[in-house]
Amino acid sequence: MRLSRYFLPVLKETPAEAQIVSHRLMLRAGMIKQASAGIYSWLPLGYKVLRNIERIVHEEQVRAGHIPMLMPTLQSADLWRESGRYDDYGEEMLRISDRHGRDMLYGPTNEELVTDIFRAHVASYKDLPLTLYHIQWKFRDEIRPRFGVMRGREFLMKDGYNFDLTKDAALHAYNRHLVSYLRTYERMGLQAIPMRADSGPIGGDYTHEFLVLAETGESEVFYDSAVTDLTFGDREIDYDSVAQCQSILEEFTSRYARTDETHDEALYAQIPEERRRSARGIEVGQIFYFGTTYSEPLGALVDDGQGGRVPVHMGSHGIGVSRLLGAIIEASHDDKGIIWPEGVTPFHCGIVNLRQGDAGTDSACAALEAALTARGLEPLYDDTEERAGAKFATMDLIGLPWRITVGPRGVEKGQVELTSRRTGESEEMSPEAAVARVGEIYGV
Ligand code: P5A
Repeated sequence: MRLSRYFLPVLKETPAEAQIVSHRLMLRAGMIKQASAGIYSWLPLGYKVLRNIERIVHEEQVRAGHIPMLMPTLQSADLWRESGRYDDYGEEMLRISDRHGRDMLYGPTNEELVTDIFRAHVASYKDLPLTLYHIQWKFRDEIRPRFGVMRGREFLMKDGYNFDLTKDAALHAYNRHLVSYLRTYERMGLQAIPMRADSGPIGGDYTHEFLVLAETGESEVFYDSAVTDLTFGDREIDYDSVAQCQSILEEFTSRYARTDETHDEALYAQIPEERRRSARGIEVGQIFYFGTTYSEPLGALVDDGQGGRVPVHMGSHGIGVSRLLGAIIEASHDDKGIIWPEGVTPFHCGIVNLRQGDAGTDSACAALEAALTARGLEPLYDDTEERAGAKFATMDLIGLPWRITVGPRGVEKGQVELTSRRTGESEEMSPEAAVARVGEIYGV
């Protein structure tokens, strides 16, 4: 992509309304624009990162054996009356009536809708286990939308729902989700710690939230610092293995880690003092087991193979897809701007032409762009007439992990400069070597 043809409305000034760094940087880097309180348009650069996060979420869900689908944003109030949640959900639910006076709502979550699909089409234990998921916009009329995409009113969520014959089978689905989430967040360059939490309006009594530690996080958390030493890494997982998923859950949840809602001072006091931590965190996901809370009132029953018909055991599992952009930036930035982890970066690398209009640098940049593209990479080539300092500032602000700088002196020597956004270190090399190096970094 050539910057001269792209739409990247970067802001020079720091927007006054943004209180935290991720919100400021998303506005300054031209990623989002507020449409109304807690509702954002996703400008091209922000949209690209959002799509990358979605892709990782999809890949990891499919790897875990979960099945993608798509449910609508608008739902009928009648289904929510059946579960009893229509009145309970309160003012966070946006209620709408259509031209016929039918009560509708903009879905804040989909337990009812997915259970309705299940009860219409599944009648036998032979069709279980089943986990359906989608990535879809949600609306919650938050009393205090703030921090940009972090606490929006309209936000993108991955929500998955498991259906199982027994509690044990549903707990395996819970564990499977926990494992797949650990992998998912790590691919985005994040450490998200599972912590015992409160289930709120979703229900059930077994739930973990995934928290990214950050000073600007909205949740207060208490944990044993040993949990921060755990990494998932490149493990081979058999998602059908009950024992393997269970042992990973134990590894990641046996140490004390809780949000303030479930914090227990007596248990906390048992952690060796030097390992006790209280901090703030950003909730980037939550998993729930709630048994038959929805299947019973909605009549989602299956033949159990022994002559009976029983309500299925369910859980639901959410990832805050749009919130993750904010969380990643909170965890990865410096005073010049964003530093994208390679897994989610909107462009693989930037190309900066130090003397636009010079035949030598122009053709060297065009050749680099073509070679990177041929290798399956997507560069952003700053071919504008801006001066070098401004070009570097924009590249630093938008956070591409790698930058290739092309100047007249280098071109004469057959050299370009490859710079890491994270370390600031630069290395001179031939254009071919730079393309090969960037290709290796991204595994292409
Ligand atoms: C699980 C999936 C649920 O709604 N039902 C379906 C369950 N869980 S949850 O914890 O309430 O939400 C899942 C994740 O969505 C993100 N999230 C938000 N992101 C941005 N703005 C909001 N207002 C918002 N509310 C929730 C969080 O990451 C949460 O973990």
